[in-house]
Amino acid sequence: MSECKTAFITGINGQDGSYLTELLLSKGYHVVGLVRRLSVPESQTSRLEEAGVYNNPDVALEYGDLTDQASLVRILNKYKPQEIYNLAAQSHVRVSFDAPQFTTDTIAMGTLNLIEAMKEVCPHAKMYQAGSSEMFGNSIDADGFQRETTAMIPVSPYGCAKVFAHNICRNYREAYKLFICNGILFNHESPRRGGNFVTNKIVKGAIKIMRGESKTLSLGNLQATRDWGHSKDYVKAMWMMLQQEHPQDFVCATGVSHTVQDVVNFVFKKLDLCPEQHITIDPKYFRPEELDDLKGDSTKLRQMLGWKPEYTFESLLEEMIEHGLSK
Ligand code: NAP
Ligand code: G4F
Repeated sequence: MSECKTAFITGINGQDGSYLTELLLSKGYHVVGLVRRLSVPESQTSRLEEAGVYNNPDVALEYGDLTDQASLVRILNKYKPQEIYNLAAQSHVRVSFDAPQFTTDTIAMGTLNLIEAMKEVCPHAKMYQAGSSEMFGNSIDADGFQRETTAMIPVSPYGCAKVFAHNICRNYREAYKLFICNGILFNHESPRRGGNFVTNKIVKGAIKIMRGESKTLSLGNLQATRDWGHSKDYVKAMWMMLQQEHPQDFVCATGVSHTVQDVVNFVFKKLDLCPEQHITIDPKYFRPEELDDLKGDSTKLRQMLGWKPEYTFESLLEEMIEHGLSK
């Protein structure tokens, strides 16, 4: 009988952390998660509660922080995990312009803290690093796609910090033979997406208008395009990357892109609302430097690991709307 594996997830109470926990539990893993101390303790576990995994006996939560290496060493020593998923981050691009140092400390130095701890405590573990399409910036291949070989020219403090994390993981993989896979994931959403990311902001805002609780929804750039998938599909890719024999980097994306305006139109139409009557543009949601077009080519992931998304842009938004209406 094979022994039960232990996985350590930083950012366990984030959108992806909660779906990944569900996936790993369904595969028989014991899951250890890093949580930060928050003054409202209910918020520390809100998504795990929503996922119904908070009181699961196979889930253990440990206080700590990516910027506190002692906490990482303590946890790795205590559990000696076979797999590590580094999902923790200040993950909001617009906010990274307001809090660049905290964003960089967590993403760049935090990742270095974690892989140094891994090197010393459990060098044979396998690790997933949560990289982002923001690392490419506006650098796009001639065919309009971004892929593993596309140059990385980030246009936000968040993107710059993720590039450091990506490179230091690659460097430690080569230098110390650590098993680390960099995922380069394009936008992925779900009913558990933070309400200040554009998809869930639009869904929640439109439902409020439909219910007569507000009249307008203020947004920023409606022309930017993104390649939006579902978090549930993307956490499967994370797990698949760690089941290979040799570590590599992979883009994960649907390959289909839409504008923010398309999201508005789809959601408002579903709720029988007219966008022109309710959408206002507020410059405070514009970014000092914007990423205009994102569309990923995940051929490598699909061909080598057999990954393919189950959700489409439409079924993703339908699920988010349905969930919003049930609240
Ligand atoms: P999320 O919902 O914002 O979750 C991030 C998690 O990180 C939260 O649980 C947060 O804890 C935790 N965290 C933040 N700073 C921390 C620190 N210093 N120490 C420990 N934990 C910390 O993000 P997500 O959408 O699940 O994304 C997961 C990862 O994938 C992130 O690294 C993100 O940058 C990356 N990514 C996401 C996307 C996407 O479209 N979702 C695409 C590409 C890459 P609190 O709850 O305490 O704040
Ligand atoms: O939903 P967003 O804030 O996501 P963004 O900036 O693309 O970042 C997300 O995806 C990245 C992967 O590409 C992740 F790495 C990152 O952690 C995060 O999960 O914004 C999407 C687009 C942008 O072009 C933004 O300018 O929507 C535009 N937008 C227009 N109005 C808005 C708004 N974005 C937000 N958050 N709020 C608005 O009112």
